Amino acid sequence: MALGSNVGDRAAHLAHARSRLGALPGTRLVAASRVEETAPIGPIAQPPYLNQMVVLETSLSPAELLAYCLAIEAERGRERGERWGPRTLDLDIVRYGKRSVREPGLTIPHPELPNRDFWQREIAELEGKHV
Ligand code: A4P
Ligand code: MG
Repeated sequence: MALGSNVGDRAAHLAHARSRLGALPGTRLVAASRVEETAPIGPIAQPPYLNQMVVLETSLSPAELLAYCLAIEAERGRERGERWGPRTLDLDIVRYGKRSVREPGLTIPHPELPNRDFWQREIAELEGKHV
């Protein structure tokens, strides 16, 4: 899962996400990459992000996990405005094991994975840590 924040206390939003994700039913936080500051991607001028990748082990389905993610984002006051706009907390399911998911509202692997060098860097760091 990718964590991102560029509004408010960014480090606190990421910390909240890590602790809530690790406490979901049937779920364990296995590893976390370093937190890195990244220049904003996309068409909208906005502040820099803190980004981090985490590995979860979970018995939740992808759709269940996504529903929890939306709830955790809401706890941090996330307001949905423009696509790719600024946000207190963004939780993206980047990969889910080897599975591919293509449902309305859920695409896994995340379609932006090939375009985000920081995600690829963070995944490489995690693969070095625990696989
Ligand atoms: N959705 C579909 N697939 C997924 C998935 N694999 N994981 C749906 C999570 N959600 C998924 O998301 C819209 C809907 O996408 C969700 O309700 C879910 O049903 P959203 O978070 O409301 O919209 P968004 O985030 O603006 O769009 P999107 O396409 O998710 O954008 P991203 O990829 O999240 O990009 N720059 C830097 N440096 N770092 C960032 O982290 N992030 C973004 C947002 C833009 N620029 C950034 C960063
Ligand atoms: Mg998103």
